[in-house]
Amino acid sequence: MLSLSSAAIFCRVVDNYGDIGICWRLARQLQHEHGIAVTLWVDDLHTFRRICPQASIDAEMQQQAGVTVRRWRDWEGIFTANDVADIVIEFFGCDIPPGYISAMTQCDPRPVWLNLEGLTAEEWVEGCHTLPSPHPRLPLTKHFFFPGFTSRTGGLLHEAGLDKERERFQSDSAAVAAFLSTLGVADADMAALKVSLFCYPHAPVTALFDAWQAGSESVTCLVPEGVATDAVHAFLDQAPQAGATRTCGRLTICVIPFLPQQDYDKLLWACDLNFVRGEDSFVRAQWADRPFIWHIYPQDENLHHKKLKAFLGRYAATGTHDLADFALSWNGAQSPEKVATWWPALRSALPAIAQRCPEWRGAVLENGDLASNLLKFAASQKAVSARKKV
Ligand code: TRH
Repeated sequence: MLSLSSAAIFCRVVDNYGDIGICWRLARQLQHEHGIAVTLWVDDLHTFRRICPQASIDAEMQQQAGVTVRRWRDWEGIFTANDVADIVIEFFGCDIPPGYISAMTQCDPRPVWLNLEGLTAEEWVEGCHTLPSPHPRLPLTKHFFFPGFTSRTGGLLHEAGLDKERERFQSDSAAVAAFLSTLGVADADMAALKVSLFCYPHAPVTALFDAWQAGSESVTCLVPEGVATDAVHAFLDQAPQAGATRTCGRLTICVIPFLPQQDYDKLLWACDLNFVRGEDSFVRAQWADRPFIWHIYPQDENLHHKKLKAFLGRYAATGTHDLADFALSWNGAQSPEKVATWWPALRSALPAIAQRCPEWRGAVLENGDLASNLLKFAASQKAVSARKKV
């Protein structure tokens, strides 16, 4: 019997919001679109509440958007076969509790056990996607599942109704203006170039602010509270709390609240250019149909520059050199101050880059979406183990 009706996702928040951001998105999609009963185990409910404000930080177990969210306290838990889901997903190789693993061995049939890995555009992932990793002692096999941009990877998270929802919003200028005004954008600033800014603290933000301030066009930059705090503080000349705003030269900065995850999508849809980072906001920017600049998560020995170049090699292949130059400086792979030099060229290229967005989105989505691909793979594994038993 090929029953795959439940899934457990184990999420350890290493830092920031991407770990829980990705797991929460996957959990909701498996539940809403595929009817899977999902339990999301997370070790940091404070971080979860930043992206899902209705969540409790005290509850051991709670229901959110149809998903059972459980506090993952430690590695000590005792589990039985009844506690084990049909699909067990560990995010980024977080080790799941030994008690849960031993309960998995008591299940008949065994659950499908996946390690959902991080996103990279590098070619090597194609050789590693879905590779098996047999447990050294127990009769269990875990498989690697890699998100990615090609048909030989697991694809990217993308909800079925997302494009329609975005198109509806973007074609309704009153809705866009209403949304932006709830974030503190004044009527007079609606016509400016609207930019959202989400980056790591080391981004050369001050150099960019200087270029915008001295530029020939009005720019309204929306910065979530807690992002680029030093540069924003210096520009505002006051603590960068949500609601703070200041105009200097051609630049207006509005500090906005850190938004619930669904509203963050709307922010990306409402802006003309988005600065994103990490993994999840980076993927969401690709679905927004707007140009974006990626601040990649920094790694030792500048490994991230290799990953950035691999992505730019795919994305900027059709001649968006200005975007590549700017992105390399933004990420310190070229002199960071050069962002000011590259900005005019990037600004001129934005309409052409924007025109290419649907083509890129379509090409990536030809590979299907990650949640559906993951379920297809899980079903194939279930079928393999059923055949082995016959
Ligand atoms: O926050 P990030 O930098 O997260 C991560 C982690 O650092 C992680 O350890 C690392 O492995 C990974 O990056 C690559 O960036 P990311 O991935 O974009 O996650 C941010 C999440 O926060 C995403 O789900 C969008 C959400 N978000 C909101 O919900 N509201 C907001 O206002 C903003 C700015 C983001």
